Amino acid sequence: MENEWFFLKEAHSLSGLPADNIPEYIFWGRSNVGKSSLINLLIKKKLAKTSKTPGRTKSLVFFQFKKIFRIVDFPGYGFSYISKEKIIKLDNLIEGYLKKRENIKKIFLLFDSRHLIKPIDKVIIESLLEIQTNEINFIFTKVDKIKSLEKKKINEKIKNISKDFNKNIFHTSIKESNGIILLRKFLYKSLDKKVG
Ligand SMILES: Nc1nc2c(ncn2[C@@H]2O[C@H](COP(=O)(O)OP(=O)(O)O)[C@@H](O)[C@H]2O)c(=O)[nH]1
Ligand SMILES: [Mg+2]
Repeated sequence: MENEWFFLKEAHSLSGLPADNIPEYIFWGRSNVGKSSLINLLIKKKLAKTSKTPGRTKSLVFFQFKKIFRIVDFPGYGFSYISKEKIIKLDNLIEGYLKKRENIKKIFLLFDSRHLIKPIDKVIIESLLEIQTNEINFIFTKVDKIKSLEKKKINEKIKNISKDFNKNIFHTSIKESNGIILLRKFLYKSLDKKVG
């Protein structure tokens, strides 16, 4: 069967957002956390650009499945050449989108399993909780990079994070499909329509 995901557009300003109200699922996290790689595996198509060096573009990238729903690839945060103070103030595009967009359905925040939740992630979570009422889910990426000796300790920490924040938790790796399958099911199940 043909894969019906496609690149819709890249928005650099609020006026550039798609005009209709098809449900949107946000994927966000620190630069290099593995957002684009995960999106590509989730949709089974290489639409999102991945790279070894953290990106600098401040744009929202929209990938769409038929006329049913979209994934929004958010600009990564925490890239070091921006001062900490500046990072804390959300970019106008991001803030405007999060505050005004009515068709946001869920938010997925990604964290590197090796580093878990860093101070900058906390700032982002707090800002989100202030301006957003949509469901936030946590994804811990790059599970394959955790040494087996550390696994138990890390999993224990993640469990505590789950309790502290009361969020759904997913574990993913580009080298292993189970976590991605679970995430895909969760995403598709939350849509009213039957897809793929
Ligand atoms: N080992 C491993 N590397 C990953 C994983 N996910 C992403 N990467 C690598 O991390 C780098 C950044 O990935 P990318 O998807 O571009 O991150 P983004 O900046 O969050 O979109 C790339 O070199 C990826 O190949 C993973 O699950 N395991
Ligand atoms: Mg990316």
